[in-house]
Amino acid sequence: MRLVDLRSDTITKPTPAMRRAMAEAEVGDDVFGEDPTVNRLEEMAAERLGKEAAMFVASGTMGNLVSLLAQCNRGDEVILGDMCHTFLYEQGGIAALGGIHPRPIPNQPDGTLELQQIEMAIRPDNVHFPRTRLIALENTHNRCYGAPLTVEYMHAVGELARRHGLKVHVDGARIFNAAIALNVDVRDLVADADSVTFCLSKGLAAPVGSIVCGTREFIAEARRARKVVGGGMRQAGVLAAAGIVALTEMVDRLAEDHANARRLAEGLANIKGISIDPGQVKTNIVYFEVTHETMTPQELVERLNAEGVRMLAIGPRRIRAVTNYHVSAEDIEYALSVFSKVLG
Ligand code: TLP
Repeated sequence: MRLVDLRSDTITKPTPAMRRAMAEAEVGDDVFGEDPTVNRLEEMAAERLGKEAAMFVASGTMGNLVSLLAQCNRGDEVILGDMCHTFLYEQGGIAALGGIHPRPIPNQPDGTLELQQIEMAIRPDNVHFPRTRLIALENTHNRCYGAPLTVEYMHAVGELARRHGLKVHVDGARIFNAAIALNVDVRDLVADADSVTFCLSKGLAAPVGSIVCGTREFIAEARRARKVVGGGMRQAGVLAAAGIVALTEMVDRLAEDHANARRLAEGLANIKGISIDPGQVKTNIVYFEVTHETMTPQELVERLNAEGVRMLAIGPRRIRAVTNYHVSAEDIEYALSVFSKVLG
């Protein structure tokens, strides 16, 4: 049976070139700073994002956590979106492990935070309040239809932050999807960020790992934070080698994932029992509502799964599909035919 796995881009497996690079990787003890492959990946990543320095971490969650640990003191407040990954899906780690107070404000459907609402959330100097330290943005925005946040918006938040003496962190788990979708240099997207996390193991198909970027001073602090959360890896070059292939060979092809996501959305718009606005799909993430009279998203997902099409039911009405390296245009046609069969 054909298998079309659209649950996430995290399901991607390493490419043959990655496996070769991993097998042949030169390694050393990275806690001593002696793994040449990790060092090369970090240099490449920093250069690619236009930052002074970078650090390899185990996951996107770890990247966000150590970035905030490095930039905030206990009791400091971070302004973030109520739909962002750090607030919803990271176990409240910034609070649990860092004593950092989250101040969620509403994410707009396009993934942005309204500038005025950010400004209103900044605390005045008063003995009753925590100190606002940082604004966190997510680009692309996972829960907001994979929306890419524009260069202009990122600059506007950067300008606002500087005016108030605040730092900016960008959860750029899928920042290259944003750059490709907007047809801009990724450097311009993160120029205003004091720290950025991006993932090698989502659309870029590396088996493990994310990168944190920023100034040399920030990375030195983030390295301390990574060590205390147990993220000091030793011969990590075997993993970093795949990351190097991810950065050099896998970025430009993300455009295919975006085209497939659009194809899927347009096809779904013609299927009874589904509600979707295909215009909302700008990258590789597709959300749609199940409006069928009797079938719940959970039941629909189970029926699709029985035919080899995998997606995730999110909440009482929605399903998420994420296109990725292992999903072709023909797979999308197949998935749509299964939808017609199951709902028709
Ligand atoms: N997202 C995963 C799930 O955790 C929901 C997915 O399937 O989309 N930031 C963003 C925007 C993310 O989407 C994710 C993972 C992370 C951070 C965390 O990355 P990992 O899974 O590497 O810790």
